[in-house]
Amino acid sequence: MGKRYLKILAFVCVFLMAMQVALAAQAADKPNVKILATGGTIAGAGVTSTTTVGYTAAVTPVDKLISNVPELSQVANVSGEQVSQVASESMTMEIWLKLAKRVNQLLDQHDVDGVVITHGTDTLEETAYFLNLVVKSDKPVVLVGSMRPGTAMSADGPLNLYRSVILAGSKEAKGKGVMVMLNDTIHSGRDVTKTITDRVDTFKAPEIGPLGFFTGDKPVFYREPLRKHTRHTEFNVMDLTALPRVDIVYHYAGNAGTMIEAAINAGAKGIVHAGTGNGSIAKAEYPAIEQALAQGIVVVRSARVGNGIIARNGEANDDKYGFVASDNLNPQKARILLMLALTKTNDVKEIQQMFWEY
Ligand code: DAS
Repeated sequence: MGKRYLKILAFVCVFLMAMQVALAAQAADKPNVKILATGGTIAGAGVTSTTTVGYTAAVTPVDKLISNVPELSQVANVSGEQVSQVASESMTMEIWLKLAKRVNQLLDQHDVDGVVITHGTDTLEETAYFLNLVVKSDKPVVLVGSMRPGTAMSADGPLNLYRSVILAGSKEAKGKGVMVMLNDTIHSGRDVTKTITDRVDTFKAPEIGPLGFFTGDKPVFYREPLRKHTRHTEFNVMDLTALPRVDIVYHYAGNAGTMIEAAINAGAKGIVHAGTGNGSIAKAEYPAIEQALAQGIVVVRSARVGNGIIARNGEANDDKYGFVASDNLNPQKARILLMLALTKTNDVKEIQQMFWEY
């Protein structure tokens, strides 16, 4: 009995060791992707399967997001961390800095091939552009959200997450800057914006277009970003505990300088003016703007229109007043670049050059 028992034991040990070697080999041939969760609808839940508005965002923890998509383990070795749990209309600069530092730490590790960030869609474009300017690696970073909560019929989150993990682990995605992946479409963090309040095809890069698309499980790229990003920028937030305050002031018929004065009183170091048309400023706004300029506040001219280039010295005398033209960045993106620019300089000529480069 003893010999027979030992033979069985030896066979079981050899079998388990062989299984271990096979599993290790299997894991070795898959990329290691870290999922950092921040909240949003992708982590949301509704009362019924048809609830696609009036649900609660930011309730599902990252481990549940991962276990809800068992197919992830077929395409990558994934693990998750909960960086925050907020609906992204409540995203903060503190969470941005925490996220940027954690992403850079992870991408410095040789055993991390890419990072996916789950995020609400409301400010996803802002976090994506911020990270596009401060992540210091060529490894893929992909932001993903959803327009329907995970409890809804035809929820878009699981497939968005699955494809984002494939993208973050893919060689093709290296060096493309921070990307956004929803609805089978791959966007640049610089150019993408939310364009529809409530539909899965909401993310677009108007006039410029996506970087590429998914066909089945395969990412296909058709262009690369030309503006400087990630490793090639001059911005570094690793030692920062706060970002300079920059406010956006929206212009409209009848508006004077009330909100500009409010930004000045709030201690803004920069103001982005979301002007009408080609970044126009009303005569009635100039007294407040000149007060801001006199206090050393940098004023960037963007446009509420959202698309097109703000022509320098077009609708305002930028040379005379020292305004910065935002190129084609919409107000919320211009704010991010101005915040980071102000960590380096408040020289408007240098800042204008940054708007031409990033
Ligand atoms: N509450 C919004 C947010 O968290 C909805 C969403 O994620 O789509 O951005």
